[in-house]
Amino acid sequence: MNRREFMALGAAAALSPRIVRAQQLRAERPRPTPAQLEWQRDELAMFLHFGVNTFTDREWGDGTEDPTIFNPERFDARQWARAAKAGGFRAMILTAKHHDGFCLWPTKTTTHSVASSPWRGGQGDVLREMVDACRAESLKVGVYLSPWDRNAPVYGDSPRYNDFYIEQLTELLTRYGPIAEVWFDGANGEGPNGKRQTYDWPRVWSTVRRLQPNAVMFSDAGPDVRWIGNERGVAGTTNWSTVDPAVVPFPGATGDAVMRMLQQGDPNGSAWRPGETDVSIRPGWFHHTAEDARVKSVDDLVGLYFTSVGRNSKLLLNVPPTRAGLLSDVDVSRLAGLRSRLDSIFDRDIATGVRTFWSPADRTLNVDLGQTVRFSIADLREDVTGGQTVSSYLLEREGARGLVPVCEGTTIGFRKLERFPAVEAQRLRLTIRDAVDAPRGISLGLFP
Ligand code: FUL
Repeated sequence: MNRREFMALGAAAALSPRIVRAQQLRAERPRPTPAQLEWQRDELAMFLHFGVNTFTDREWGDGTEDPTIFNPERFDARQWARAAKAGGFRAMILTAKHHDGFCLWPTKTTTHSVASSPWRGGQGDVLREMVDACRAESLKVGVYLSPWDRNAPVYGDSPRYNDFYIEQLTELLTRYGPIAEVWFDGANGEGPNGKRQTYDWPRVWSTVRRLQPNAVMFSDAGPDVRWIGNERGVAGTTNWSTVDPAVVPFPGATGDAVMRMLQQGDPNGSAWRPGETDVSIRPGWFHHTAEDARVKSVDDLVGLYFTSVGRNSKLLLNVPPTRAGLLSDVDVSRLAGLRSRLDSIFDRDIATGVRTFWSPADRTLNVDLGQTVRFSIADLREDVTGGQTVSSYLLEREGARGLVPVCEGTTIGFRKLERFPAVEAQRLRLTIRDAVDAPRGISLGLFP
């Protein structure tokens, strides 16, 4: 509880103990930090898998790759950033190091890096160029630093590898200015000596907090944003931004309860940890020419937007650079196609400026459009700055013989998009059938 909430409780105490208890419960419900809210408002981030795998045509390198194979001759991070910007993306997250251990920045910790490659005469720094490009296009920067490292000789030698990893993380978080998101995958395989590593997550997380206090940290176990539980681009239709942290104690934890928590969250969870939906525009995470004809269509991408952003999540779409160091033309055109389709779908909210009336007694939002209008998308939102509350809703339209259901569902959260065969109506009613706390700032948008 902060000072303002404490004062408010004091004032309420003069009223009734029941009101005080209700307000205390509300004050205790988890709510987003400013960084988590901004992360969610951004809606779209681009993921970039790039490295030695791009040159070996593999998805997972084994750490024995020769650094001299890394030579993206037409490398241009500005082209990446322009494509991201044109697609409406707000951030780019780079695999600074994948499981093969090859570092895309000139690190002091190992020679297994761009510094040992012929690219830019061994003077290059992929992350630096991407950061500069992001700043030029007003995009945020994120980094992925794989904990699993199949090249580092100290991997599996727990304290020594943890020191090595923290040193790499420190370089990334101190050399490149503000980092908006730090992305930790949970892979934990064997290293070059056949041993597994015990990661020191508390130390990793406290290092990020200390060096980049405004960054959000992603992993299965957060602490700030959680994995959504699959790589297909599909968040749960029920999706709470709160979780019970004990159910997913560390990244890479497995089991049905873990997967359920990642997909759906927990209405009574004690931690605010919204879900991030990561998926690739191609079958693989890295670019493979053989997959050039299997790039997701604009329809597919729009569908992913609805199953991620439209389900109270965020879409992290992977668009992998080619061996030349560029995003391929087809990927770039699909991103532009996604943007123009979203712009046309959400061009005009029919419900803007119309008469609405929120009735707290029966928790209904009553909307009069002023005339009969045709629509096929409902854009539901709740104000989550004080926490997420809605657990069941029903949208109805007024027909000739009374109210007819349009759509219904469970959670709303930051944004819930419903698509249905087009219907016509002048008057609508959104009923919050159930909520874990008094619903706040419920709103409805409608699109043709
Ligand atoms: C996983 C990795 O094993 C994949 O290669 C990819 O990077 C994906 C985003 O995370 O843990």
